[in-house]
Amino acid sequence: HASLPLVINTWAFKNATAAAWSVLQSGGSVLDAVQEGCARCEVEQCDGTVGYGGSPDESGETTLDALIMNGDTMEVGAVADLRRIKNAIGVARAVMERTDHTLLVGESASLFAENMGFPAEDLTTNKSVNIFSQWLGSNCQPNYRKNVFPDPSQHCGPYKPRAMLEERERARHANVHSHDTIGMVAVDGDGHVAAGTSTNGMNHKVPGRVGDSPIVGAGAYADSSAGGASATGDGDIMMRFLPSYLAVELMRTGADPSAACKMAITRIKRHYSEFFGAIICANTTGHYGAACNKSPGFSQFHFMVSNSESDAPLLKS
Ligand code: SD4
Repeated sequence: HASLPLVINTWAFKNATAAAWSVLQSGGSVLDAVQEGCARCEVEQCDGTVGYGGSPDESGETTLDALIMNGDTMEVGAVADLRRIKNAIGVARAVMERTDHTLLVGESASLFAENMGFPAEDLTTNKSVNIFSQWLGSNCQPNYRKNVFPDPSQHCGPYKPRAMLEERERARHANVHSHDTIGMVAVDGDGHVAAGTSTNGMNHKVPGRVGDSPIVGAGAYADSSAGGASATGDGDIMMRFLPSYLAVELMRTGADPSAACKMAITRIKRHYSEFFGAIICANTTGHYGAACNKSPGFSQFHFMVSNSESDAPLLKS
């Protein structure tokens, strides 16, 4: 199954794949394809886990992480903890092309975005208000000052004192469908590679929490002399292993993409056998692969592929 050009992305986000594919078909660059694809999910709020109106943090606010990487020049632009701006991947692209920097964060990233002409908007929706108030109603919110922590019998957010780690793990698995970042790799007919991600992170995260998605080599990586990769899942754990970087390096040494993905996942499993997460990979000849950790609640990982072998994006798992 090798043919170029190629678009591959995490989860069943078919319209994102189609958007990226149509950019390539009309002669656009791999960077434009990745940006358009991820932006489509930001507009559609794919699964409520990309873009505005999802994953409220402990204070009820939705914040966004995104990254884009040019595998020809190794340039990267990324934003993390971005507030009040919907088009996170667009801001990431602006960081890459209009500054000498790689990663901007928080309020300052939002100010940069506004200066670049991105509209400031409320990212809150009825849905995110509901998720937040349900969580508040379940006595989940910790009070750090008074040292009061949630009842462990509740399914709460990711932050817990040590004694509640086990409960947190159960909640993570139960919530697996509530955080499904888009990660995308595009390769054109000449083997140029780009990769990117966009996400609203994790429900009830501690404000300021940054996941794997905007971290180079963790959420995504691209190198036109080897290939591209992107990861999704429990970013707090996955970012410790730079799985996207590892997969690309393995492809560079000749591993086929499926094997590279599998090895990147296996590396994490050595330490966190139950983590949930998945990775997609593609090399510069249009071979691709994916792997996931079959932990409870994460047995079904879907991804999308578009290449010249079919007219419509194909759903794979
Ligand atoms: C994060 N990796 O912020 C993202 C969430 C995700 O499937 O990909 N969920 O940790």
